[in-house]
Amino acid sequence: MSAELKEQLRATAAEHGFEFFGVVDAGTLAEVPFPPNRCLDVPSGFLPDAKSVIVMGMHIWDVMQNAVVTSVLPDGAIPFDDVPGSQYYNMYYEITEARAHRFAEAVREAGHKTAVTHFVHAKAAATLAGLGWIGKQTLCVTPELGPHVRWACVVTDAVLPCDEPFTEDLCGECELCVAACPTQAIIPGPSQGVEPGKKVDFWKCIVPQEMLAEPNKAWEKWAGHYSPRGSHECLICLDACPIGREEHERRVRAYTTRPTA
Ligand code: B12
Ligand code: SF4
Ligand code: SF4
Repeated sequence: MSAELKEQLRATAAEHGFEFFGVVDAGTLAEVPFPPNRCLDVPSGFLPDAKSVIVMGMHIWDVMQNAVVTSVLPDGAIPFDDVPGSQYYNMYYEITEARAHRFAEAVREAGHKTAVTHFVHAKAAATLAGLGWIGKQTLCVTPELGPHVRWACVVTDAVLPCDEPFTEDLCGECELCVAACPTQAIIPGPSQGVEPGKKVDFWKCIVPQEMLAEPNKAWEKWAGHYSPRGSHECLICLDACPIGREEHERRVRAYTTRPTA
């Protein structure tokens, strides 16, 4: 088990823009239940001799990093579980996956196999790797940047030291995200102890609407439209969250304000 390799990989991940880095045992992640039709699989589904899952998170700070473009298939609706076979482009999926592939070269150079994926249970991986708490809107909320983080995972046969799970309840009595959702898609109460996949009502959430041939017109205003099939994903239950907001907004200002001479 190489603690030294893990620290080298953490530094490499940071060079690729992933400031969040953790490791979870592949067998432990495989035990976490998830519903079908979410594109998800256990780590060994991506790499048969999976031993560890490296979970990496990137700060997503601009609305256009959440851009999506979908195509309309001739026979109508595009079901979510068929998205890999349809034309669905999501900016942050592409950014994080491309960078995770570049990162994975370092794992292979160290003599290990890798599989880069967005489709292990990423929120469970992140919380089991100690990076954040699964909040009431089901997103993994980091103490540093709240939910404004997107995850990508690298499954490997390297045996790396695992991190301790995150156990501090960052939500407490807060329910701001639940109240903010304009379509009441989030069931009130904590995410913990809820049947997998049932905390958010999938078809009440605005995000999958954008994959339909005819999205709910009344909901389009929450997913700004820029072209006939181009929008950004709804961000309301992220923006409502007070955790990490100060640092997120500080960075947005710093990244977007031209310094005065
Ligand atoms: C399917 C999916 C969706 C679906 C369904 C979402 C849902 N909550 O059910 C739809 C299309 C609606 C959706 C919408 C969005 N999504 Co989405 N989505 C996914 C995907 C592909 C799988 C999620 C899933 O079904 N997980 C399995 C089920 C079982 O989890 P769950 O029910 O949500 O949560 C349960 C567990 O977390 C468990 N649990 C709670 N506490 C703990 C603690 C421990 C230790 C464990 C083990 C388990 C556990 O209990 C929860 C309730 O049952 C992931 C990518 C991935 N690979 O994971 C992205 C992902 C979750 N989405 C993401 C985002 C950002 C969004 C949106 C904000 C859209 C946007 N602007 O980008 C919205 C938010 C809606 C919401 N409130 O969830 C990010 C979240 C980033 C983060 N900070 O965690 C992910 C991780 C993608 C990524 N690459 O980063 N999404
Ligand atoms: S992404 Fe928007 S519609 Fe979906 S649960 Fe969050 S606030 Fe509600
Ligand atoms: S808005 Fe409140 S309840 Fe929702 S995730 Fe953030 S802290 Fe938790």
